[in-house]
Amino acid sequence: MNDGEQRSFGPLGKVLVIIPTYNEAENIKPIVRRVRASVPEAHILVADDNSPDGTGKLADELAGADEQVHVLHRHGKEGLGAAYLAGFQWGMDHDFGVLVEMDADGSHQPEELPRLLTALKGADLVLGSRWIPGGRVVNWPKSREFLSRGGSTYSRLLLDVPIRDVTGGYRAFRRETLEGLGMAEVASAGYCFQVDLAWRAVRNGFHVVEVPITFVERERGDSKMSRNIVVEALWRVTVWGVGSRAGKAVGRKP
Ligand SMILES: Nc1nc2c(ncn2[C@@H]2O[C@H](COP(=O)(O)OP(=O)(O)OP(=O)(O)O)[C@@H](O)[C@H]2O)c(=O)[nH]1
Ligand SMILES: [Mg+2]
Repeated sequence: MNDGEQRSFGPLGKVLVIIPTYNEAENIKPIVRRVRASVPEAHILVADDNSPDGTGKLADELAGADEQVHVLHRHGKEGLGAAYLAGFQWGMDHDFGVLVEMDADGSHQPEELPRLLTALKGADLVLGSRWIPGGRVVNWPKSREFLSRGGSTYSRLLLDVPIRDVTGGYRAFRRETLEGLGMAEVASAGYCFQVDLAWRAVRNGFHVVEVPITFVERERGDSKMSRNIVVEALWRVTVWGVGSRAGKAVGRKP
């Protein structure tokens, strides 16, 4: 991609990259630096759930030195979904036209963000995808890949969403898309938050595009992935899928 392409995101409106954090002290500085280098015009919002390891304080230092870095301090750990909803609201209140989801641990490479933003020029929602041609994961055990691919396939078939990587969390939304998703009703916390938003986007007729990404397993800090998050996702997707099929059978909209 040439420089001209990289610098022409203006028509999309101001870009906000939301980075939710819980105990990411080792990762926060490198990820903020990489985002700033990759898309210099983008702003960053760190949504920190009062991390005991001081991530919030480090984010404040970054914000103090750079007016394009902002911090949303939340009271305590409430899950990724809640942090994103608060971040989206903050971004819309501050007139951003594009809201990006990105993990703090380096799994979502900021260097790939220009490609997501370029794709957003012709879409309402862009999903970074590990499971389309060109997409891949680096340093994942086979068991993790099996879980992720299986979760996506299960959700795709049950919910009837034509998306290969429906649990991924590297995404770019136009603000109008978020406004049209009925976010007040989103209650999911973990991976199913991502499935929930993608499914809502498809149901509401938005144009959703997947672009291939290289997902790199975290090198520093601890995972917040837990059995509960996986169980919540499986359970909710099953309830949604069965409910929507039953609704269709009696002619109701899901
Ligand atoms: N604010 C906030 N951020 C969270 C919470 N849980 C996870 N995160 C952040 O969400 C992002 C994704 O969490 P990860 O622990 O990397 O989850 P994962 O990518 O599924 O797991 P790994 O592959 O092991 O890294 C990271 O930036 C976390 O710091 C939470 O409860 N609140
Ligand atoms: Mg991670």
